[in-house]
Amino acid sequence: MSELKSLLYQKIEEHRPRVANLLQKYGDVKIADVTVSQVLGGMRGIKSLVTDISYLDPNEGIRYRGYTLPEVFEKLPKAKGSEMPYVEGLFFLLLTGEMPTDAQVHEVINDFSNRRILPRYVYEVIDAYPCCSHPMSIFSSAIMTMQRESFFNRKYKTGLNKMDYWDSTYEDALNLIAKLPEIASYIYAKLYRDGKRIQSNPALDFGANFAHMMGKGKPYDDVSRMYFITHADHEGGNVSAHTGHLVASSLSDVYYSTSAMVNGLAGPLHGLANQEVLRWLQDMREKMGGEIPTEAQMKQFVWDTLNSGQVIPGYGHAVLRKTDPRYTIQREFCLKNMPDYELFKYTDLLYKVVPQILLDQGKAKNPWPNVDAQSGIIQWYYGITEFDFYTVLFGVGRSLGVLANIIWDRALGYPLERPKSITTDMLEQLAGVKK
Ligand code: CMX
Repeated sequence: MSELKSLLYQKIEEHRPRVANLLQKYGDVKIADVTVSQVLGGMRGIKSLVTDISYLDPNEGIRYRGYTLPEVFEKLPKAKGSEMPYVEGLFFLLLTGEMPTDAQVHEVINDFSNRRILPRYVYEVIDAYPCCSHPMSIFSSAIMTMQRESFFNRKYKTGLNKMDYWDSTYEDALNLIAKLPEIASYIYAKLYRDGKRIQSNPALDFGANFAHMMGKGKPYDDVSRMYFITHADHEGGNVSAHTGHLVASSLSDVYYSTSAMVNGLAGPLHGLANQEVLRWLQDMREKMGGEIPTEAQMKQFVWDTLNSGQVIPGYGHAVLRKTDPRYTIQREFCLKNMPDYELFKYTDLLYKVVPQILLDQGKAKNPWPNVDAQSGIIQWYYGITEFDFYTVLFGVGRSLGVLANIIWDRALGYPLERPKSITTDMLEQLAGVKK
């Protein structure tokens, strides 16, 4: 058994009694009230999910296993000559809560490498997709196609003890994560590079191998690592994480759950906002004839977008009430590596004008930028200009958190998710509108 798996097992054994104790002795303790506006407002803020893998504070932003993002980037082991940590180290941290040593990270790198080969039929499914399909739809289908490989499913049919669900789910999750860079880069090759596939290099880690298969060398390996790490998890209630958890709660395997998670991520209010930002910026750039807009012109452009009933992509958040630290990490990267880049200047100017405009408009509860406001321009700078593809990158990163969560869901025996719906009549009665 790998060190990661045996440490995980030890952590699971330590954690199980805490959940049992809560359920047995404290099951009736009331922890929150629910208001009408929460019920009608997308369940905002209702404390009804548990995950120990990450926590999102509205003012501070995300912490992975108790570490802020800057701490994660500082403390995780890095490849020689790289500024960004190994993605494999992050997965170790998410799964076990412990900062891995170099040796532990290298064990995961080897493990992923051994699991990375894609079945041939996955390429054939991608090849068979009708033209003009969105890369997220192809990504979701490619994952779905591999459902027949599920180890959990095979074991379940032979009569699996509930206490052992996590083990085969762990194997499925690692098999899937290891293959995602291959799937994503092949979708890119198929759609934008005449189908010319670059074979993976088993000697490379997750980020470097992805960069290699995208036809990019350094420093795109670090861009990939930064991208996958910043997008990995955002606690349990966001659409992609929640969808993964929800689907897995019926004991659907990780292929069904991850494909569903990807579908949730593909909406413009969630992960697709990163492509929307670029589409919007390119529109502005075209109107400006390549000139950098003045502050007044930028304000006008933002107001025009708002007045036409559209949202400003990359701004606002359902939980956050400050600038997203995922934005800040990327901004610092831009300031260091591409300070004079034209599109960075656009983004920088937007950061100056949008928050005040959203405050003046008075609707958005959070006027500050989120993770998607800047991620696309970094990709564009390094030559990935096909912005439809950006959410696939988000999906590869988000899978790390979602799959770590699903393994823990199985380990702790979290049950089928089943909230209660009521009718509008009932809600009116509860609210006192009607007797
Ligand atoms: N531009 C314009 N209006 C905005 C806005 C923005 N960036 N953010 C919020 N609003 C509006 C909402 O549309 C809503 O308007 P209505 O009352 O007319 O419906 C009002 O402000 C209140 O919304 P809120 O409570 O502040 O925000 P929500 O929790 O409902 O929605 C989010 C959060 C992210 C969907 C929203 O801020 C938004 O649409 N942002 C732009 C899209 C985006 O960047 N999404 C990516 C989020 C990060 C991610 O998940 O990847």
